[in-house]
Amino acid sequence: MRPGPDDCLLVIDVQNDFMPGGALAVPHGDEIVPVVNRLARVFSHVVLTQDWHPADHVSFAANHAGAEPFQMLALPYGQQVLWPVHCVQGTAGAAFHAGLDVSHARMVIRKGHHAGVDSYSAFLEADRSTRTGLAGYLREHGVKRVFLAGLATDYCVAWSALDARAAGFEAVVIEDACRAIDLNGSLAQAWQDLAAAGVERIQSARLLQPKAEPNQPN
Ligand code: VGL
Ligand code: ZN
Repeated sequence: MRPGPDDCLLVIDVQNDFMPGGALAVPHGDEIVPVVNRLARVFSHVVLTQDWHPADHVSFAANHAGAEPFQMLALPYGQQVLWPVHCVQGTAGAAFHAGLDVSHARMVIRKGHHAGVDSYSAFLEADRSTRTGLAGYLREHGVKRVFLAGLATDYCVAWSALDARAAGFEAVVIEDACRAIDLNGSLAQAWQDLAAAGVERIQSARLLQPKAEPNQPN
């Protein structure tokens, strides 16, 4: 499997607050950084996303009297998990992990910036109608297949992969370049939803293997 000009690597939310010690730490989240760096080198087209919330964001438990993190709340657009305050615009927690080495990334999509709407997906906010513009951007650049890496597998990566499919792209999640939050079975549910939507699941080795010799079967 060799990425070509129709392929894009979409790197989801490799930000300090999702790293061990961060405000919404994803277990072992830091382990993906070298994998993402290696992967990015085999893609000419890389897009990064950044979770980017205002301090008064509706997804923060602290903004709802009496609410605790990880509890559910019914909002006008549906059920919302309430999270610890994380990835507040301009803070160190919202910055990319210092080890992320993807300087050739051409585009950064910031999502979750509307105070009243969350956005796990890089394509479509949680109201399921507000678009980020990423689908149009990818189409204008001739992208047909999106490979996904980043945090967290069961939230922002999964929702982005499902929406990539819905927008007409092929989508491939690179499992070992992601880590999960896994809240109440969310990881198993995500893999089930991804498979049902026709999202492919691979390991990074499929993309990183050295070129085969011309006369060797592979
Ligand atoms: C994410 C929960 C809240 C993610 C972002 O990047 O997966 N999860 N905000
Ligand atoms: Zn968030």
